[in-house]
Amino acid sequence: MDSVLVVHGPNLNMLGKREPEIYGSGTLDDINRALRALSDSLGLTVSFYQSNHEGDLIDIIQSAVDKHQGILINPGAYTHTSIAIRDAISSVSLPTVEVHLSNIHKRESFRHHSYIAPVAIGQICGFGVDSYYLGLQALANHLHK
Ligand code: CA2
Repeated sequence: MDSVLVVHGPNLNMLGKREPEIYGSGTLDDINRALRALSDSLGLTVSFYQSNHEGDLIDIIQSAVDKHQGILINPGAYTHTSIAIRDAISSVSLPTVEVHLSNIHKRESFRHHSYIAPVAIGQICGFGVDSYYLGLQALANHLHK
C-alpha cells in the first residue's frame, strides 16, 4: 500500500485557535483525522508532521525517501520564501502536491508567488480544509496510475 507523508508548515498548529474567519474553525487534529479516514478509502496510509522550523521541515522531507511514495504539503508562509524547502522536495523526487486553505492568489501580492509550485505535480488552494482532501485524492490518482 502506498504511503503519503502529510507535512504542515509554520503556524498551522494554531488552526481553530486564531483567525477562524481566514482559516476556518477546525483544528489540525481534525484535518489529520479526516485525512486518515479518507486515506483508508483511497487505499493509502498517511503519516503526519507539523513544524514551525524550516530545517525540521527539510529534515522530514529528506527522510521521506524509501519510506513514502508521495508528499502532501502545506508549506505555510515558507511557500513564498523557501528555496531550501523547494530544493528538498526537488531532491527527493517524490510526487508532491502543494495545498493551501486560502486562495493565495487573491490575497496580498507577496502570497501570489510559490517557490514550491514548480517542483510540485500540482497546487490546490482556496477550498479551506477541502484543499487537503482534494490534494490527497489527486495524489492517490497520480500514484495509482
Ligand atoms: O492558506 C494557507 O494554507 C497558507 O499556507 C497559510 C499560511 C500563509 O502564510 C500562506 O500564505 C497560505 C499561514 C498559516 C497560518 O495559520 C494560522 C492558523 C490559525 C491562526 C493563525 C495562523
